Amino acid sequence: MNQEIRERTKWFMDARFGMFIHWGLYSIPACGEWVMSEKEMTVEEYRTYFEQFDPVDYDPKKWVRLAKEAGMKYVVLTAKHHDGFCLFDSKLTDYKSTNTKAGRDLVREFVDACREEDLKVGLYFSIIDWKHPDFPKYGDRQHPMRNNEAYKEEKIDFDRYLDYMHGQVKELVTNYGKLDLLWFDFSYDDMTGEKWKATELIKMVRHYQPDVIIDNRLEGAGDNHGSIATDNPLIYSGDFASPEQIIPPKGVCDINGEPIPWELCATMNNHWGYCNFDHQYKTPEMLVRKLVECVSKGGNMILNVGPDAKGNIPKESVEILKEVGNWMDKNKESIYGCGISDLEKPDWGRYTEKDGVIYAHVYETPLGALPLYGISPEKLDRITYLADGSEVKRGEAWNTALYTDVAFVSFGDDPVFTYPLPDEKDTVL
Ligand code: H79
Repeated sequence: MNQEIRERTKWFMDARFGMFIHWGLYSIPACGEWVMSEKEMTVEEYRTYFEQFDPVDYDPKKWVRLAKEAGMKYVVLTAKHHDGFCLFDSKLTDYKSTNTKAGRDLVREFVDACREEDLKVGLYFSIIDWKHPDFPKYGDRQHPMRNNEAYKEEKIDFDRYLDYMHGQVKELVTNYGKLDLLWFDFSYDDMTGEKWKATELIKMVRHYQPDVIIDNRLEGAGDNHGSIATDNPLIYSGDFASPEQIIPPKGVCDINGEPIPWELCATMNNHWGYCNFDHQYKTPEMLVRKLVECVSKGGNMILNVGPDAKGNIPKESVEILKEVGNWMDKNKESIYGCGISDLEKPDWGRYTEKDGVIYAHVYETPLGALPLYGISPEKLDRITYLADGSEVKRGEAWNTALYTDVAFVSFGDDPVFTYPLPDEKDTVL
């Protein structure tokens, strides 16, 4: 991985925690963003949602404030998902929020809200488009018309689609000021890299937005992170790997074993787009632990919400995010700017680390003493509960009453240590 990527992604790696927002026409049928494909709907059938779309409660400031309260540092909104509907005022299509009852450019209001609240702003853009007449249909396993014989002999001009797609990306990178992140989705089978004219696309993007961080999905697909993990990343390799709904066992490394930036994208229930019958939400505790797991493996987590058709984030999600926010209020120091520790993962939880400080996330309350294997007593400066700053006294019962599962262990003059330390005793709290 090159230096340029490292520098560009500095804020992103420090931020560690972001909010993903999947929102569009699919919030009306309310069974996830793949509904058009899953139900094999034609563009005409799906269009009824375009006619209905009327997000009377749309107030992105509320979304962004909630993200901030949860301790998130950046927010990414679906400017366009696979259905082709644009939340922005594209000059290249009529299929956009400006032509719905909303009557306005919803991306603009979102971008303004992020800036107002001082959060980094990102846009998700689908490189797949089920609405565009020149996107492959019959036989394409992702497309709603994959089984529709009516499209079997259809002639399409894929270059015309690419002009459209590139044109829309140009609109996004030129009309909304400085963007911090672009999230392209997704490559599959042989539809990857130059099939999207990715070199040309990225050259254009970088011309207007030299510092924008880009995901790896113009090239990478599934488990294959693409050339970002090699010594010679292509121009469109992206800046970070984007595992979906799975935390890689050892984080993500390049071929030399060097950690590279990555971001877990994850849903709170089991859908990205609003789904009114999916109440299988993860608990705040589980989500915090997933975040900690990502950080301990050198990655980020972008956690999704799927606002409903009126523009409200489901109340379950709001409640969960507030709980996560309570934890972050007390323990954020163990997340922001933190990363992989040299110490082995302890039995009782996880370590994150920053500038010679070890953050011990204690999941399992010890019976008595808490062993800090690999940390010699002489090297310990002080040990403190992160939540209230009180010292952790050795030999005393572990204080779980504080709901503080993070302690920090700060090293004195010499923060450097190696593991294992064969001649020195481990610390026992
Ligand atoms: O935008 C979100 C998803 O819609 C999109 N990426 C995230 C960020 C995405 N998720 N999975 N995929 C794209 C790959 C395709 C998965 C599929 Fe399926 C499996 C398509 C058909 C079978 C998932 C399950 C969607 C429909 C059923």
